[in-house]
Amino acid sequence: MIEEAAKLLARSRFAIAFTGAGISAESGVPTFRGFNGLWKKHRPEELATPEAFQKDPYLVWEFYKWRMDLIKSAKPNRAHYALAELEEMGILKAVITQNVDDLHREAGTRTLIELHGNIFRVRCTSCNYKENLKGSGRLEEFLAEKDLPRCPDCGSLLRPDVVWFGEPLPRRALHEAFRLAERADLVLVIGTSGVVYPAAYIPQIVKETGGKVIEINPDESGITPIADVFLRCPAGEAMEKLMR
Ligand code: BJW
Ligand code: ZN
Repeated sequence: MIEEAAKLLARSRFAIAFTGAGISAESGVPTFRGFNGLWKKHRPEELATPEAFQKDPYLVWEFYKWRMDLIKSAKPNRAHYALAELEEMGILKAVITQNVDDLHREAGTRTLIELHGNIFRVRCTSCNYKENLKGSGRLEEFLAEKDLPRCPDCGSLLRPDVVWFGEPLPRRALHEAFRLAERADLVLVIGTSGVVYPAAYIPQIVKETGGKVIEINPDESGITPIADVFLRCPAGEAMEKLMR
């Protein structure tokens, strides 16, 4: 199986990666559908909605600050580094991620498309104000603040700059991701349940336009039925073997 995947990768002229929460699991970041009950008995799918934020912004902010705090000390793992290395080698053209954790960037991936935003960015619910809390060095101060975060320009509530259920994905990122998927002759699908749309169309587009699909996941997913090669193991292990 690994040999088959390595062969496809070596032959590829335009490979892309499509990643989900599972690639960061070995960095200690909980996956979505894997952390039921891990945070105050709320399911993440209930909290990652505009309705939840409208109803109880304290609760939703508490959830996001808890995750920001957890993710800020997480480090990229072998799988993130392997993808950056494949890009460096000229094999991989882009990483399209559903993750908000910044770990691909930290591992050195340059062409990175973040479909669901970034947990370290906040934006105003009324005006165009945006801030990258890592970049501005205000993350610790932000996490320590007990009141709801307010926009310095207009005083409205700030929210995490991530995409919640029912919200449109960033237009340019989605457009670019679809364009890459049409061009790609191979997609490495790593650590996603493949059930959240429109992101889950990406491997389907690669397949429909004649490309190959390699999936890495310890469990079957929504993508497995279209995978040409299914490596049923954790991302770190699979990527390490693939890089040999
Ligand atoms: C490992 C591992 C290891 C574990 N190694 N692997 C078409 C059909 C049906 C529904 C829809 C549709 N189109 C739209 C919808 C509705 C909805 C949707 O998809 N719903 C379905 C769930 C039913 N989609 C939306 O609402 C999207 N918006 C939209 O469509 O807007 C339309 C619109 C247009 C114009 C105007 C207005 C509206 C938005 C979706 C936003 C998703 N947001 C979240 C939260 C982000 C912020 C945050 O982080 O809090 O994104 S939800 C969550 O799911 C997060 C993830 O990015 C996303 C995907 O999850 P992922 O990454 O796959 O994680 P898991 O946990 O599901 O899976 C982990 C996998 O890893 C598992 O398979 C494990 O086995 C594996 N694993 N250890 C490798 N070591
Ligand atoms: Zn504002």
